[in-house]
Amino acid sequence: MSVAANYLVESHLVYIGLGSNLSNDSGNSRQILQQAVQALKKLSTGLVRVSGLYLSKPMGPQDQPDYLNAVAGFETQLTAHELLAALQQIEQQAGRIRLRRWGERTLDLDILLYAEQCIDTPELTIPHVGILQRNFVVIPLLELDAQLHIADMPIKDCLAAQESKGICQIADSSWVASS
Ligand code: ROI
Repeated sequence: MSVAANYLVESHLVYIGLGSNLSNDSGNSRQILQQAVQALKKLSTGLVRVSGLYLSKPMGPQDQPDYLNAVAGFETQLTAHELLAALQQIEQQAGRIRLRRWGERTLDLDILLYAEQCIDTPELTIPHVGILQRNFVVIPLLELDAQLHIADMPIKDCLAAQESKGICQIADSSWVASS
């Protein structure tokens, strides 16, 4: 794309949920999430802001390891569907393993919010369907922007509607730089 054309492409603020509870050949869940954030930087037109790192009890079958979770926010010129494809590629590169439905996984990258848009296609639902039930998403999102609204609801009210059990912050946002 020429420089002139580049100026004409709108950027959108997006929030991505990151989760992992399995290691891969190149490291543990923390390292996998660190590498994923490095890969997200390539999709961004500016700074990638990252929440602290959270340890959370699994939602779904309980006989799986606890998860590490975080949220990243950045501006991108990709459309929502292009972004989805790029995230799936990053998951594949991390050697994504998903052993069963709602079971353990090496790397999960979910588009939580794409600007103010609501998208409902067979491949993509935005805001992400599970946000309101997932404190491991709402708590790090709130950390990045306490003024956010999700489906017209202030994020602080989303949190109030949830239990904050089973989740604790284990590192502040410097966990990314410490790779
Ligand atoms: N549970 C937690 N705690 N964190 C996750 O990221 C996560 N991701 C999932 C399911 C299996 C629903 N459970 C999770 O996809």
